[in-house]
Amino acid sequence: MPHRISVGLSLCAALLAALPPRASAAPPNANYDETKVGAYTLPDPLVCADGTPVRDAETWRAKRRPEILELFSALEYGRMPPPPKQLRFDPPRVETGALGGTAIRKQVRIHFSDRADGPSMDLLLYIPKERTAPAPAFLGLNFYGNHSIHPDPGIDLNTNWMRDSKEFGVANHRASEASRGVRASRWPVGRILARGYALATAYYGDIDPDFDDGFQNGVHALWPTPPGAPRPPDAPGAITAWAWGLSRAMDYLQTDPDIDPRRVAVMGHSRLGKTALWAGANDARFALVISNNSGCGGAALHRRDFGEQIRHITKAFPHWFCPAFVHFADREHELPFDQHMLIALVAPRTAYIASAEEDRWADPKGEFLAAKAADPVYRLLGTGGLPAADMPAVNTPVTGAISYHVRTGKHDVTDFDWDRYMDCADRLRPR
Ligand code: GTR
Repeated sequence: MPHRISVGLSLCAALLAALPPRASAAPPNANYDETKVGAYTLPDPLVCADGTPVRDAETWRAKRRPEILELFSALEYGRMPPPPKQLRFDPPRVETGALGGTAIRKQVRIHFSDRADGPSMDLLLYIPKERTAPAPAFLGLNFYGNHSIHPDPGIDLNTNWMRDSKEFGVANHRASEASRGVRASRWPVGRILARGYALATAYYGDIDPDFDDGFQNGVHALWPTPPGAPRPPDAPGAITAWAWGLSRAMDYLQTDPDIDPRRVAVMGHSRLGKTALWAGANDARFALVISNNSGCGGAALHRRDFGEQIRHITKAFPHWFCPAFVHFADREHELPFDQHMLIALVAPRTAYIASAEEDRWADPKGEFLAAKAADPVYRLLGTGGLPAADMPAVNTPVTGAISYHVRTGKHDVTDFDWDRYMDCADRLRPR
């Protein structure tokens, strides 16, 4: 069935109608036994929905790539809304002697509508002071506010809804002075600046607070469902909202004379790694797309029954995806795509997939195999893909147009990860 269905709005309805009713409500425990993963066949990224093989770059670009983007939009993440007509940036607030005089700090409010009380996002930038040209940049969303990434007292304290955390000084869903720098280990600002990169980051909750509120808050308010109408199966979930926000940050970066917009890497961890991949699939302005421990709904193959599965993720986080996606819980084999095709949507731009050895919930091997299965698309496009036949040993990066590493340790972002991402970005040349 999956290969020969027509793509378009009818696809979603036809595919969903063909699925038998769900059998059980309670998600069984996750499988961690490699011998019980089971056999599976991945959909071929280089065969069109009508069965036509993709033999040249033009067929990929004009026919197969749009088909695949449509499948992910219709069935997993929801449709990416266009940029807002009223997008505007407040004048950046600039400190030219930040971090002991090593950096320029900018804070820019990005408004998503023409209403002063409408949704907006605060972008924080650190730009290396010593440089002779606009800086290449890493762009990533953060989980606990811009003030959490560095103890710099000049960073505005975020005042939006935030998940409570005693450890991070967040109570009654608001950050406090005690929240400053609590996530600094994941954002090695000094290291990034020292290698000549700028860092741009924003709090993901500015775009869409991460709880299931019926899609009223954040930027979802800009994309309302008509009153009384059910939410369409392809309505954008939170991952689409966050990815949309990353593209709006990129809209700003293109206007900043201190940034080289041809060398912007989008990077994200975990749910924000899923988001970085989806942002990179939709927005070709990102030259490098980095998935750090993104797991289920990110780089990991759905068809490998190891760690988190669709039944788990759609139960715990129904708001991350479009309404159609839940229908594939325990029916991974009926998806007309798998996550290797998400990575393929980044081609021929550079993709970096990173796993952590102890992060079994995210299925490191499934992340590697997805990267590997995207390789034929890169090869067709002439960039070379992932130069590894087998999963590499820990802490041994494989470097190519698709790069991959699995490091020792747990679900996290470490200096090892960042150093590898910067090694990869060093190889990017302006197009
Ligand atoms: C987990 C979820 C993962 C991952 C993670 C995170 O609970 O099951 O898919 O996204 O959250 O984002 O921290």
